[in-house]
Amino acid sequence: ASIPNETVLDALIVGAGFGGVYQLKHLRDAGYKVKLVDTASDYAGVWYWNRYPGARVDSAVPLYQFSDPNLWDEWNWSQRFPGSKELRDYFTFVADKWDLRKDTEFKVFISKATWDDETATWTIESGGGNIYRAKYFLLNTGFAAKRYTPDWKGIDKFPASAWVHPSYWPKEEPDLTGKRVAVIGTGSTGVQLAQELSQVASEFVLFQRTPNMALPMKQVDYTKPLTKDKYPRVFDGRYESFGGFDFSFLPRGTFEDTPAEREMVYEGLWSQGDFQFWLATYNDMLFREDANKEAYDFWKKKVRARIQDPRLQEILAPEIQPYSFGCKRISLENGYYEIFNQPNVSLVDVNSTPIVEVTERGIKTTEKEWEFDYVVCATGFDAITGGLMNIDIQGRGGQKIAEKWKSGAKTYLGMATTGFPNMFFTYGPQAPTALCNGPTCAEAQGSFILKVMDHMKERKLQKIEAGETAEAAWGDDVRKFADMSLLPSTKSWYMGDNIPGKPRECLIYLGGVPNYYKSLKKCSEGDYTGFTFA
Ligand code: NA7
Repeated sequence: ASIPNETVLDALIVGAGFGGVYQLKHLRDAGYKVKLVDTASDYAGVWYWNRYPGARVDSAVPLYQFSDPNLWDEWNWSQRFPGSKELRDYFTFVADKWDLRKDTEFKVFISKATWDDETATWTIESGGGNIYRAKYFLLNTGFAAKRYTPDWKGIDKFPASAWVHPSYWPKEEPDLTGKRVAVIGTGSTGVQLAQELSQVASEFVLFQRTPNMALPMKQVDYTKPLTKDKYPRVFDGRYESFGGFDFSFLPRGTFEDTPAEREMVYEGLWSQGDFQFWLATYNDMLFREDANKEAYDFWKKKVRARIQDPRLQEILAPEIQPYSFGCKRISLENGYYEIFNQPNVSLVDVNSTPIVEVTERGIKTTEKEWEFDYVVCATGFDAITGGLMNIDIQGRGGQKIAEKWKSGAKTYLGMATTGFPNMFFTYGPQAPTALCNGPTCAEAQGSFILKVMDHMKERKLQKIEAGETAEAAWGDDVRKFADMSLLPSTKSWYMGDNIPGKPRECLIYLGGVPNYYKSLKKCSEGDYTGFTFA
């Protein structure tokens, strides 16, 4: 007998961003009974939450969208790097075109999921008392679902209404014109906020711990629809690009060119904007220290030329390279370095003058107390694993995911984990996540899941689970690629460094999208080698 609030499904899909939306459309088209749920009250995933001034994607159009011609043929972007509002509008358009709403439930926070091995079903519970029983549990919680704020002493003293994490921007847009405003953090969010808020605040103060090696975005406004005849080829080509984009590393190393040739190559990449200076450069940049230093030196020269004050030049683009270029997430900027030439802007280097405490009036460093009307705490997320480990997931034998991953994430193909049958996750640990263009990964991983489910249906199988040997081998592969690269030499959220107590490990697969895509293909074409079935 069914109980009230209970829904029986083939698959419950969690997360209404690119990953979840793709799965709802394609699994339903294939005849599965599915439902999509999200904590938010509408589609767009990370773009539902990130509404702070200046929020925009830094993966360029046309690849930052679904590859379905029925969508891109009709949809026209207004900019090369669309803003958060336009991205939400895009999701509304997709929801209508793909008729998603009838199978979506919003304001549903999945708090718990329990596997029953007898019946081969997941029982999934929401905070609000809904119960879903599903054969498959598909998690698309994204890499930034769990926000992070350091627990500074006195953090409760500053008025709560004037202290905000940017991924939770107030619905009632605060008017910061003429106000004294602080931003803490210089990741992509901090950079975008600084560009905007420094233009309206009477006093704007940015607290920096590590300089962001930001690259010029080279935004373009599209005044008329783009010509789209090359789109099918561009979409096909993304699986041959390291980052799932329409550009790839050069087929040669940094020192195969003469210094003069190198300068020309760097200038060319720089002028194109986007992530080209990061992911379309010499193929050894992320792997060799001397090659990396060449890139840094060029970056430093370009950036220092834009900052007037030598003291600020040294904080923002230090003479001695502070960490490996491109081994923290590169951000794209639009006039970021120029704001430091404005009289209303100050930069606080929290390495030389650390934050001691938060007070009723502002932020106290070892140097002085800064007073503010508004503080934006752009200190990031428990990236990649936070969203998954936030849910009380209990697999075979009652094993909890948070327990299993306590000393580090363990996955097969970055999509499944031993002991948790019929559960898949996208944009999670040990996949190209966060180095990969989001929609590229969403489609590759989503199609893999669909193929798995079809395979199971055809063979009347009930359970699929990552095998232990395959999981161990995948982990070795992830570590092998990481160790070849310079990433472990740098503190970053890619390495789990930003969250106190989080194990230090490379959370992403650095073999690149082409190798990753090949691994998925090899697995599905080989009758899912590495998985066990029942
Ligand atoms: P990020 O990239 O994690 O940035 C967080 C920033 O906050 C970063 O500059 C941190 O410095 C800084 N931070 C964190 N804790 C502290 C403390 N305790 N004191 C001072 N500063 C601190 O998050 P974003 O939201 O900017 O971007 C997330 C992703 O969204 C981004 O990478 C893109 O993929 C889009 P740190 O560098 O760790 O020294």
